[in-house]
Order: sequence, then C-alpha cells, then structure tokens
Amino acid sequence: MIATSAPNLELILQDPNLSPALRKIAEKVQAEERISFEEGVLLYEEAELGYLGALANFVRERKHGDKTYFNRNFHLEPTNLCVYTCKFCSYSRLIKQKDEGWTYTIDEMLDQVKAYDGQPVTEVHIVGGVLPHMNLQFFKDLIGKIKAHRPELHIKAFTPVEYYYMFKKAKVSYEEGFRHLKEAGLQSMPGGGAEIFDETIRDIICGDKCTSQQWLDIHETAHNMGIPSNCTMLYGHIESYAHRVDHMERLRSLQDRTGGFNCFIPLKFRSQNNEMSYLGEVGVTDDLRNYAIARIYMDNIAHVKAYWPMISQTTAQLSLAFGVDDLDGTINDTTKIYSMAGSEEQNPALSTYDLVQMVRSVGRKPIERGTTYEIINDYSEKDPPKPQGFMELPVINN
Ligand code: V47
Ligand code: SF4
Repeated sequence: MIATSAPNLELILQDPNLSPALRKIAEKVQAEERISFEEGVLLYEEAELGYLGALANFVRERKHGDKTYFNRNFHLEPTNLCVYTCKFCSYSRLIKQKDEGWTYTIDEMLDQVKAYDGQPVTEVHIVGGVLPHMNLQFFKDLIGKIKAHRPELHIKAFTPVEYYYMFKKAKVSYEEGFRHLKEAGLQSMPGGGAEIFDETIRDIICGDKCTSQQWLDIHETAHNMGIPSNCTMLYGHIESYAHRVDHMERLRSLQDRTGGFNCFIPLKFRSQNNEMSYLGEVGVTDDLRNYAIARIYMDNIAHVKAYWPMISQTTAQLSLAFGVDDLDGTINDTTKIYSMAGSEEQNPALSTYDLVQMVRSVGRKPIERGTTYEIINDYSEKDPPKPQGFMELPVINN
C-alpha cells in the first residue's frame, strides 16, 4: 500500500529558506492559533503545495487522525427548471426550454424514495431548481410523506435559495417556515447556494437569487432552531483569492456564533454547458491548495469534504493528504446538476466496498457516518459486503 502523505510540519519549520511570514503561520497552526484574513490571502499567493499540505494535514490529523468519513445517501432533485439564471449553472437556461426539463410530482418522488426500500441508505439529500408551484406546502407534504414511509431516513433538504423563495411566497418569517418543515421531518440543510459571498462577484454570476446576507441569516436561523447544515464555496471562476478568504471569513465568524456547520465543501467550478464556459477550469494543484487553505483557515468547522463525483476519484484520494477527511457518499446516478456541468464522473455511483478500498489504498481509515457524523460502521479493520457479481481475480506472483 502506498500512502499519499504530505510533508511533515516539523520538516517545514526546519527549512532555513522559509519566509518569516510563512514561518509565523506554520507556528500559529502548530500552536492551534487562528490565522488572519491577510495570512489567508498570503497562503494563496505565496505558499508552496508541500507547505500547505503539511499544515493542512497536521490540522486534519489533530482533529481526526486517519479517519475518513463517508455516508450512504441518495439525491432527489424535484425539478431541473429554475426561475433564477445563475451564469455558472447548467440548468439556468432550461426555464426557456421547458420541454427539456423535468418536474416531479410528490408521488413520483415518493416512488424514487421507495426504490431504496431495503437498501442501507441513511440519508436523502433533496435539492433542485426553484419553481413557483413547488412552495412551502408542497415541500411540507413531500417531507412528511417521506418520513411517514421511512422514519429513520435522515432528511437533508434545500438551500437558502429555495428557502428564501418559498418563505417569501408563503409570507412567513424564516423561523415560522422552518417550524413547519421541521414538524414535517426536516433535519438538516445541505451547503449549496453560497457561491461567493463578495457582493460584486455575486451580482455578476448569480445576481437574481438570495443575497449573501440572506444566505447567512437563513443558516443562522436554522442553527438556532437545532437544524445543522453544511456550507460550500464555488471557486475557480472570476473570483480573486481575497474573495475566497472573505467567503471563508464570513463562514468562520457565523460558526463562532452558532457552531451549526458540520462541514465545508469547496465546489470547483465546472465549465460545460453554462454561460461561463469560456473561463475554463482550474487544475488539480489549485484544488489541493484550496482544500488545504480551507482546512487551515476554518479552524472551527470540524470537517472538510471533497465531493468526489465532481473532481474524480484520484483527486479525491489525493485530497485526503491536503486537509479533507470526508468523501461524501455512495450516491446514485441522478445527480444531474453536476454531470451536466462536466463532472469527472458521469455515472457517479460507487459501492460502499469500492469506497472503502479507495480510502484504504491511501492509508486512511474508512468510517461510514450518519449525517451528523455519528459512526455507523468502522471499516478500518473489516470489509463491507462485496457488491453482487463482484469477481476477485487471483494475484499471480512470478
Ligand atoms: O450551489 C452549480 C454548485 C451547488 C456548478 O451539503 C456548480 O452535502 C460547479 O451545494 N460547477 C449545489 N458547481 C450543490 C451543493 C452540494 C453538493 C454536494 C454535497 C452537498 C452537501 C452540497 O452546486 C450550487 C453551486 O455552487 N454548482 N453549477 C458548476 N457549473
Ligand atoms: Fe437555479 Fe440553483 Fe441553477 Fe442557480 S444554481 S439557476 S438557483 S438551479
């Protein structure tokens, strides 16, 4: 087995050529001190990949050792039509081409949930476009029916983009809206819709949907009502490094107030089939640097997740040496929002057995978790069942 290991922090500190500013950051990280906004920008501008890996891996192992989490979930996308027009989104033009889109009824979505009956999934992740008839009552009914059918399935649903629209339309406060959905069975929120908080950039790439402040306020309200959530950042488009640090700063300070974020998920901008295609995409090195800086900067968010269907299994494995400790899940192939934008994995289903081997092969310990990181199965020593039809070939030694 070859472990992907980043350079050790002690070795970094012994380097006589390390600049005083980068040495100070490394010493702060070692002493569990928080780094500043300016230091965050400096990391993007000046730090080498090996240095970033050493610091991020130090933080990751201090928090989690070799543990690498994943969960068994599936995605439900109520519609791919949307009233909004985010320029990076491969859905955004479809509102003008309704024939190419889909809109499911509650019963159709319930049938999709029932297709997982008897399978050991623990979470349904519900997110999609925004449409007027998919209002608060519609989603309350959907959540209630899923819960009635499968009470133990954790419901992680909707982003502030959907919440802002449905609460406003129903003329209810954020608290009241969440109270309805919580009663129906809502348990947590995914991290989407954050994009980049800087208002100038947000205006250009997704100016018509909820503002940065509304996104943050809705998460804060949810946290205060006992609904934890994830957070994301869409990077690698027209934003600057300072915009990325500003984004993480706003998340870090909300987390100081509520402690409600479970994990941070950096989302690399994928360029196919959208109005920003001309920008192209950043490379793997930028992805790894970004994971590492996120891990170093947001000292108060427990987990950093790599969404492997977007970045390929190989980059996901590498990311485990650059601050990442979570690989999302074994998911089905209905997550069309990414495959349409050009994700690495066009059919992103991976069996638990495969995911466990993927984590082990880079020297980490695979742990199946629930949505809130409770341990469901520790696979560091034992194997999950092999998928049906699995055929192991004999190893031939010459
Ligand atoms: O907000 C849309 C992003 C997000 C593109 O919480 C794109 O567990 C890249 O937030 N290139 C929604 N990204 C998905 C999301 C998510 C994903 C996985 C897990 C969790 C979680 C949350 O997808 C949107 C937007 O930032 N997105 N288009 C694109 N072209
Ligand atoms: Fe709609 Fe979300 Fe796409 Fe924006 S990113 S157009 S809100 S589906």
